[in-house]
Amino acid sequence: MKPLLHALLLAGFAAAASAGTIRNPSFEEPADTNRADCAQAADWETSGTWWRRETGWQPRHWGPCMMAYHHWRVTEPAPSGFHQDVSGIPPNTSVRFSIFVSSDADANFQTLEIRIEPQGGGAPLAAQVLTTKSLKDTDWRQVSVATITPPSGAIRVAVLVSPAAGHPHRGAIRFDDASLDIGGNR
Ligand SMILES: [Ca+2]
Repeated sequence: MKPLLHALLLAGFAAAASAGTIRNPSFEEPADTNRADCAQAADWETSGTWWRRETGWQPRHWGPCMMAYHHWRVTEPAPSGFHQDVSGIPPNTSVRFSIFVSSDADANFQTLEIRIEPQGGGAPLAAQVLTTKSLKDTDWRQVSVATITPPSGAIRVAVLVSPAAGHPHRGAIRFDDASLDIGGNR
């Protein structure tokens, strides 16, 4: 095979492999590849305060790394979150965003939202809202939300936590192993 054709084919396969998939889904990759303990995860954006990629926390779900919300350190009432834009999904197709969550038993945040938004952010296309009461143990559980992709085939997967309205703020929430199921049953 001619080298140029081979290179084009490889590039095509790479694009097909990355289309419609969440990058760094288990938070194992640091944003700074020279620092394995980098608190920022590659490919994920955060908003608000006190999001950290943790490399040594327990309980683990898969691998040593996870995304964590340090709720006990939060002093502002504003919600905080993390998200990633995903492109290349067929339009008008069912899509389900899932992620594993583990909350400290004494965590007293108000709500945790799992969202699918338009790419770039905005009013959610779908959201599931969980309260402290529904997550009050340290077991990992998978939470998910589903919708139909817009004509652009581009979405944002997002997690948003609203901290306790008053003080003290207690506990932490851990996240791991995000996934996107395309074309399955809603
Ligand atoms: Ca992980």
